[in-house]
Amino acid sequence: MTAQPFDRAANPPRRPVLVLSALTCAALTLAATSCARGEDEAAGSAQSSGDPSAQAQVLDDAAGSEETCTVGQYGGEEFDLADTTVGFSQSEAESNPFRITETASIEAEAEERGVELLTANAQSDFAQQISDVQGLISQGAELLVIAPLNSDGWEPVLAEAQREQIPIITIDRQINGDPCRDYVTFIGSDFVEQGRRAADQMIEALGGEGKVAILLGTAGNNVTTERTQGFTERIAAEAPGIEIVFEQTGEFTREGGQSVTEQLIQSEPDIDGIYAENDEMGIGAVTALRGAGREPGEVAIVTVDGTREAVQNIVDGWIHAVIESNPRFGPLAFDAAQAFGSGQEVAVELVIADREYDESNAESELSNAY
Ligand code: GYE
Repeated sequence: MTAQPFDRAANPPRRPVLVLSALTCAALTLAATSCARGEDEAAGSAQSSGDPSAQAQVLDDAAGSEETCTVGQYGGEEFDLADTTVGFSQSEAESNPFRITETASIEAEAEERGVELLTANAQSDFAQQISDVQGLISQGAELLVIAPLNSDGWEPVLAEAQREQIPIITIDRQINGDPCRDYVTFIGSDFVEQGRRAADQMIEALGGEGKVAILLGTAGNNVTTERTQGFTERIAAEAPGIEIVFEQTGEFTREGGQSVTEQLIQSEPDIDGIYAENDEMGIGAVTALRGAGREPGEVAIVTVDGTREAVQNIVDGWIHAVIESNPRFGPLAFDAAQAFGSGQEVAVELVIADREYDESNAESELSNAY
């Protein structure tokens, strides 16, 4: 079966078509907890994924596709989430704050709702992740929340889940398959838009001219492809004076970002800008530049994620801007699961809202970073 990419042009984010967001405070039985938390929202800034105001904010700001899925269409029976064992499969090691915050958000939400949660972490090994998910199923998971490492290669798990009528919700990266057949909903950022926002920051930093390098994420997932696409298309359209002279993967790790930047400084010593497709690689790039005796701001660095350390690097002058990739998926994932279980329509793609940090707000918004 071929993948059905979500048509972002036809479904621009931030429209209130999200079945969850639109109905949460009106009609759904799950309204009580979510709406109570929504009212608390003004109470202060979100320090961590477990902060109720952060969770409520996520629900209020999300948007969804028009295409929806019900438990009847998916093939299965209604269920009560409170009595359902949920399996969560994390893809990468929890050394990256994105992963720490994502797992904490899922765990906090399960706890708040009294839902039994089984967890596994594949430590960036895709074969391990497939067997992790199979293990979660054999331990009794009746619904799966998967943060997939790769987008392809899920057939064995999809077939088994389909046979056993186990709904799958994927978060942060996409599983290539058919929505409402292979999985219920994909919850993630608009990654093309993140790339465009990063390009806008780079264009501004360089005054529209210069040589730029891209530290790519890992291959084999939609996040890397879409962050690259949004960035390169926007640069080509808006800044003909900017040349992309170097593209290499830093594998979404700090060490990778550092070693690729060390090579970059050798091959392109007069590089003007670095677009790092996540904060960990961007922080690695800062270490490499520092080691080569460069000064803060000499090379304009733009990154994606919104970790506390990256935003602190804006304050310190090393990073020009950070586009957030919001990992607080717990509220959306569990609201989607609950709505689905009670027979409601759930959007097959839910887009989480992302902040942006630069020198104008890095200091005042540091507490929102994770
Ligand atoms: O940006 C990065 C992680 O898939 C959105 O994966 C996620 C990305 C995130 O390695 O830090």
